[in-house]
Amino acid sequence: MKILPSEITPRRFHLQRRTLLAAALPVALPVALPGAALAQALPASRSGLPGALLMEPPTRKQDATSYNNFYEFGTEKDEPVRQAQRLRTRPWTVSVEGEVLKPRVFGIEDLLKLAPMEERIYRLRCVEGWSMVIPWIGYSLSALLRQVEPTGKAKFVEFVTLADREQMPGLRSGVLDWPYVEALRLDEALHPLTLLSFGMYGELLPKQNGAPLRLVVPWKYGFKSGKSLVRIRLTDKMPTPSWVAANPREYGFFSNVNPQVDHPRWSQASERRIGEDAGNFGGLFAKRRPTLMFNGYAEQVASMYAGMDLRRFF
Ligand SMILES: Nc1nc2c(c(=O)[nH]1)N[C@H]1C(S)=C(S)[C@@H](COP(=O)(O)O)O[C@H]1N2
Ligand SMILES: [Mo]
Repeated sequence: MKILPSEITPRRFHLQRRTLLAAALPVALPVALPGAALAQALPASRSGLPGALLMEPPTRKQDATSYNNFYEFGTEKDEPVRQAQRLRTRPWTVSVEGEVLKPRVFGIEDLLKLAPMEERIYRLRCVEGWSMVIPWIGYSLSALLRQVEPTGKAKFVEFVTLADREQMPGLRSGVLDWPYVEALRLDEALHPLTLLSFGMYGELLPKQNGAPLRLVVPWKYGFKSGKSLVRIRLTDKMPTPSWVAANPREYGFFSNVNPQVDHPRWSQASERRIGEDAGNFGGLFAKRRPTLMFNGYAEQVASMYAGMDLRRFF
């Protein structure tokens, strides 16, 4: 008998919501967890931030951790899960520098304690036309930026991710200039929805998803959310992100999710939700869902772009 995804999804959603609700209860000692899982558990409370808890069924963890873009470990979707396991995530430091009064190198253990961890359920929309819903764990990037005190000259924030030839076989390929660099305007970086993430699905980040810490900017295409960060630099001039350097005609600095502005090679009007098309004759008849302006976060972020021509500043 064939079961349509539309028939099974509500039940799975219901079960996952129960798990999430359980996670929201005051943290009790999880007696039944085996040792390794106990050490991995990342205690977090559910976010109270408007827009931070999406009421859509989360993507299966199995899908979110095996279908990845992390070009440092290969350009095929199934390469990061296989190749990234060799990544050493301890010790790890992140240098926060540039136009700041108090530049500082933070150790990963300090970063884990810097602010209270929250669970946030965000839509992630890849520029390639697929999306997922991921329960991240972390805190607003603004909590970290406040610590270093940006100067009056700081206008942009550049995010530099690890580039180590020994650990990352993908660096041998010339698809991008390494290290992978992304950037935001300072107001975007300080927006409360901009998340510095250390975990997902209640645990520390898997390596293929950007361990030990990554950025998550939910209203922008996924490539703005750099994985495995090592340097955060505040600047007075607009930095050049790796994708803009690689192809300025196709990728712009802002890269806000916008169904009305197509990629030069394909439409951005709709998307395929990963996991929804299983059983539908290999996805042939899988329904696509409309892509939402600012990925559904317009209420929270549109004011930052008031008066801007979003076709020009794509
Ligand atoms: N360092 C680095 N960060 C990266 C990428 C990458 O190749 N290298 N890919 C980006 C892209 S294109 C997407 S869609 C998201 C995917 O995140 P996920 O694998 O956790 O879903 O990571 C982004 N961050
Ligand atoms: Mo992407």
